[in-house]
Amino acid sequence: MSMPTKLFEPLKLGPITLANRVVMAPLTRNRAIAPGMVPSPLAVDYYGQRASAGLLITEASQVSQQGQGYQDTPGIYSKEQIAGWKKVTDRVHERGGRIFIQLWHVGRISHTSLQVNGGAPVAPSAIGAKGKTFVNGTFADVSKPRALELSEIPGIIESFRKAAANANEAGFDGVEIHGANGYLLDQFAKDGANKRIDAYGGSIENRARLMLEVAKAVVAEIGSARTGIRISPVTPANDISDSNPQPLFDHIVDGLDALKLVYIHVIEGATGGPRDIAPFDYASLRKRFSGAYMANNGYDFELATKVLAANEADLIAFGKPFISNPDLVERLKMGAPLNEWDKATFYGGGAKGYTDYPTLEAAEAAQ
Ligand code: 8OZ
Repeated sequence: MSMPTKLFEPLKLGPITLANRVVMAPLTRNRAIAPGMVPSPLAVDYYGQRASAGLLITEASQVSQQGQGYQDTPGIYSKEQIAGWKKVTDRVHERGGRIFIQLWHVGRISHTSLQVNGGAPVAPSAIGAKGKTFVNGTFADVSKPRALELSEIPGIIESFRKAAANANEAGFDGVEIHGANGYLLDQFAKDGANKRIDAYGGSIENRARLMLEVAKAVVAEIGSARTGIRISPVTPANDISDSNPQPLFDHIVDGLDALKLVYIHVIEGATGGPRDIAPFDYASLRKRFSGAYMANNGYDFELATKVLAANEADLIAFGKPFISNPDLVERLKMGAPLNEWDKATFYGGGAKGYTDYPTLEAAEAAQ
């Protein structure tokens, strides 16, 4: 007996139609091939196995070498990376899936060993984050950043625009701008990390400026109907904080609505943690935005069904369950049990814990 649910109804998203409302959230897996940070042949299998999701969003992919913060994360700035991603999008499309790439600049969450000529990572202000990254096979403190010069900001925007053009060339259906989780665009937006006194710091309008200018440049390159964004108003991830997130994110979403983005992907609460970590009115964002609202964080079938029925969201993104269940959509449909995920194989390594989780069919055949 299955409960009535909108989870498996199609949704029109700009020029494409998603087969269902189940989205594979972006998930960092650190399996790109060094030194070029090219998606590996295993990534082709991994995303292809998950193509029954209504939409796949790739792992965060840096828009430049400067935008990289961890070992072996893929990029979308070189010819080789574009060619690697093209194999991924071809496989997903062959299987009837749809796929966006997440465009990422980590800002201060990086390490000198990953930066051009071993330089300091860049940030809105020269304030270090408390936190670790994974480099050279081990965890290390993130490096102290330097503040971006005003004259460098157009180059940051240009790196996102170029990455969107590259994504187009690689066959993606669209892009998701990573505006969440304490990375560069979130660092600019939030006053815990941004102490600038120029046009990109101080007021809410100024702190939101970079995120909105990046969105505008990406929209100009590939169109608003193929541009989404991820935000996380109250997450403490990567040592980020803001003294008053509600008016900040109301303003940001008004700006995104004016640009006609196709969706906002909202991490409700603490990324991968409690949904109720801080008070925040997500309905206010939903109300302000005419595109699709994609909800994320700790959803299961029941909560997803409830939120869709109440029209509080259009799409639901699932993270960790998609790591261990390539056929998550089928399992949710059938009310079948889910495979457990193995944390030890989330980041780095090869096929183990990546492409070897069984589908229901494979599990039954093996019995
Ligand atoms: C886990 C490990 C490294 C990066 C994010 C891109 O939180 C990430 C990430 C997650 O958005």
